[in-house]
Amino acid sequence: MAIERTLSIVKPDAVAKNVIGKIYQRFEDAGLKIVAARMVHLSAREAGQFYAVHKDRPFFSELVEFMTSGPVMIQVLEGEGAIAKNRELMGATDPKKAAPGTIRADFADSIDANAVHGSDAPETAAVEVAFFFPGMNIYSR
Ligand code: RTP
Ligand code: MG
Repeated sequence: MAIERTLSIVKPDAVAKNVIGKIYQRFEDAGLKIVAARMVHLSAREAGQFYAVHKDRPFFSELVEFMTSGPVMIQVLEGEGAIAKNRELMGATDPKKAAPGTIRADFADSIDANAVHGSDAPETAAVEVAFFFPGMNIYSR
């Protein structure tokens, strides 16, 4: 399988719970490397742009409100099949449906406050990495 990069976000609920390190440990234990990272308090404009694909969905305003409710930790993960691997580690969007042992099963409270974001395909991963790390050198290792 190819080495990929994917965009991951530890959302405001998980940052507030002080579990960034526990979540990072799961990435590393699964063989994913953190090759870029920054903590950001998103503006409504940035959150809306980032989740623009959902702008006509009924939950869009709640999503933007939640994503701007506190700082988030944003990282690029690199590794074999990183996009699917990260989605597997995250678990289903709704923590009630997330498989035991996944990040959302263990750390998420609700479908809104669901601890993490992960790119869902190679195309979105490329766009999302460029959105948060524009023109930056990211070092493979
Ligand atoms: P994410 O983009 O954050 O990684 O989450 P995802 O792929 O698992 O889910 P997605 O369909 O992309 O939805 C983005 C975020 O919107 C919220 N959502 N609420 N109330 C609802 O039915 C609903 N559906 C989605 C979730 O917080 C989800 O993470
Ligand atoms: Mg998504």
